[in-house]
Amino acid sequence: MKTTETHCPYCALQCGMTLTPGLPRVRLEPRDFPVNRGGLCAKGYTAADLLDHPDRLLTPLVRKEPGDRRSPLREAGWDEALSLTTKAIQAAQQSYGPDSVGAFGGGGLTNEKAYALGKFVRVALRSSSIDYNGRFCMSAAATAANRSLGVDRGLPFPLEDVARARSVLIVGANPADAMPPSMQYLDAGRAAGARHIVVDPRRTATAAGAHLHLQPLPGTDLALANGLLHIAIREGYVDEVYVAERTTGFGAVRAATNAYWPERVERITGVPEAQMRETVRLLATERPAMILTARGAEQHSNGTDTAQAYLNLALALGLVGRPFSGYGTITGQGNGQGGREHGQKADQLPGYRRIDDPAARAHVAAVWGIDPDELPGPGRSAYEMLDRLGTPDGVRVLLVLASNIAVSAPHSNRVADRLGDLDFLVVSDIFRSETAELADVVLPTAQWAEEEGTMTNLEGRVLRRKRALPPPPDVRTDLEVLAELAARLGRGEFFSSDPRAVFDELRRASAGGIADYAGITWQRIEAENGVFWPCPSEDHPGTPRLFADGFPTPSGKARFVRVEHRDPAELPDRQFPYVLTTGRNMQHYQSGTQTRRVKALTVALPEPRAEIHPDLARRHGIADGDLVELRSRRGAAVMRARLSDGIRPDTVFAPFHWPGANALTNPALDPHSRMPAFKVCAVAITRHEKGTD
Ligand SMILES: Nc1nc2c(c(=O)[nH]1)N[C@H]1C(S)=C(S)[C@@H](COP(=O)(O)OP(=O)(O)OC[C@H]3O[C@@H](n4cnc5c(=O)[nH]c(N)nc54)[C@H](O)[C@@H]3O)O[C@H]1N2
Ligand SMILES: Nc1nc2c(c(=O)[nH]1)N[C@H]1C(S)=C(S)[C@@H](COP(=O)(O)OP(=O)(O)OC[C@H]3O[C@@H](n4cnc5c(=O)[nH]c(N)nc54)[C@H](O)[C@@H]3O)O[C@H]1N2
Ligand code: SF4
Ligand SMILES: [Mo]
Repeated sequence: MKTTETHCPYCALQCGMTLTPGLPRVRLEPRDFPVNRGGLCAKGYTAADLLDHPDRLLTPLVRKEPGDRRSPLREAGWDEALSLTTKAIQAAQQSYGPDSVGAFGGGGLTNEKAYALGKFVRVALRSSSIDYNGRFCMSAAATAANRSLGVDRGLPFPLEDVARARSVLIVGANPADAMPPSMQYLDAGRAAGARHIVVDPRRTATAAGAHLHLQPLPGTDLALANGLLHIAIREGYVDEVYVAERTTGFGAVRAATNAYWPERVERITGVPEAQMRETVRLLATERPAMILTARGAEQHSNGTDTAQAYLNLALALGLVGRPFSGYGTITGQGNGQGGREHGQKADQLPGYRRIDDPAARAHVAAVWGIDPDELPGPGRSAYEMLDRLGTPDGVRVLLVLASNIAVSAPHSNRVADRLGDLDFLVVSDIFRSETAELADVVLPTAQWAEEEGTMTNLEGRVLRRKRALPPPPDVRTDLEVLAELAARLGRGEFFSSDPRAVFDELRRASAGGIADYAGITWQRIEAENGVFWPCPSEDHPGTPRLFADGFPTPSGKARFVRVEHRDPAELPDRQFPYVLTTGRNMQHYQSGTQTRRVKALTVALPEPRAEIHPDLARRHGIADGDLVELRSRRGAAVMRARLSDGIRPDTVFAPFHWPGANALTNPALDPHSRMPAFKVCAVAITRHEKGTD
């Protein structure tokens, strides 16, 4: 059988792998590709288990009693499922206008599908109502990078550069669990004597191997960054020449950091002054130096300003744009980077263009063959859209592609209620996810190994996802479904279901934009191990490293932005005395729709565990393995306790790969990016009396 070279379906590292269809099963093997160099994590190794999984959706599903979501889902043909969908769309739009039909997309979609979804909503539905799960993932760091550097490419350098840095500050990231093969670059740096400083309320596997571990109270990273900059200024570590030549706005930032003297920052964060001084000394003297952030720093109601505070520090030290140096945010989802470039964001058009920019509208409308005035304006951000589902001015018919919002959105009980108030819910998925279980129509979609497309990894490297085998007979790709629905809505001439044709159109739509793919071809991707955007023409080499010569801002300089510490939206009190933070376990992926169905992974980690410190456990009579109930102002969740002296005694950590954690989380939104506060809310904990087996 033919062997196909492709990439892992899960995270943004996009490890290389090969697939060889055979009887009875597809053989999956690691492949030497620049990011993974032959490594894979347990999720990658077992990804092919889902191709022929017995739970797989093989036909569309509709309700036995149409309109009654309490009646069971039954199998149906495509024509029936799409007719019901089209009728629901038309009925809502006639009664409530175009914006009453919306879509929720995902950062796991290929570039082609993300692009087609954005276009489908604007051109076929003529609606402004679209956003996606990247709002819950990358939006804070993306907003800060756009504001400060003029462009948001998660890592503005190849991953291999991390191995060459002599000091790395890693804030709220746990790549040892989230991207295990990427640790080879950190390990190589450490073996060569590099100093790594990890900032995390838990002693993670990433922190355990670092030179220094700073353990702040969740939600205080901004104060910490300003405190580090305060020390850098006092100790004369600011690169004054770089600041003068390559940046603007340092004066205001310098003045603001006066108030972040070490004793005050120690009081806010709990990080000892000596550790802060050592961190600054290492970043200033062990060069090249890097600062990396991920969701621990970013998923806060001040996430944009927090990412900015670390950008300010990187700029003041003169790191950004120098070899093997700089600031980067570690993108999460398989196509988390491409997914935020091609127009599935409420405020965006392809090429990372803004939908409120007349020149951008004119360019994209010309590629799409429509009048720019036909294009809707910006829509509501993810949570704001979900929060209004089924209300008079909200979305009444929702299409969900590649997200399991019933589990992964904050304040999930409210989101489930809102989904229940919709006139009609359509979910495209591989399995009956918790969100699919709430739908009127469920559409079975092809899996990664069954379709062609491109993905853009955490480095901004555009890759090819290749088809190794056909989808099951009655399963369609998302591109086919969108093109068919558009045809039923009378807009079929604008849509293609051929991924190559869609990619070529995407290249033209992105041309001249910030994320310019114009020069990237399928052939080049293969010949060059991926191509880094921007790549404006076929004779352009692509851009592995940004900012060597300047910044894509109007002045060509990077902007400092003054940012101030604010308390998290919810603080512990007598009723809810602890801070809950949430995140990832190595064995499971996101809402768990996929990995909870992989036997090897559920054997390794069958259920969620709330991590708590032994001191906290003792106070509440909790032993390791006991069931505990966590309660917040919004809901409750029961899970087993895992005692660990690596976590702060005032903090509880819970994974969100199962329903539960998001019943607790606070949907307080960051004013700049609309990122919810997944990483801080106030909770109470009790031993769960029923069944402490
Ligand atoms: N195994 C696995 N890997 C994944 C994923 C997955 O679901 N499972 N998802 C992928 C995706 S989409 C993403 S976005 C990435 C995310 O990758 P990461 O951001 O590395 O993962 P998280 O576990 O969300 O958060 C990282 C760390 O932040 C810490 N943290 C919590 N609160 C705070 C805080 O206030 N400040 C600081 N400094 N740290 C804090 C947590 O203890 C945690 O160890 O992972 C990707 N890789
Ligand atoms: N409490 C808490 N909540 C969080 C986070 C956190 O740290 N804490 N992290 C947030 C982050 S960073 C993220 S990225 C989100 C992720 O959360 P979700 O958006 O829920 O992510 P997934 O579980 O990957 O959902 C993808 C769904 O689409 C299906 N799918 C996969 N590929 C395709 C495809 O090509 N087409 C279609 N139609 N379906 C497909 C999968 O089976 C799965 O059901 O969760 C966020 N929620
Ligand atoms: S690290 Fe990410 S891309 Fe690599 S095998 Fe694991 S899940 Fe897949
Ligand atoms: Mo994410």
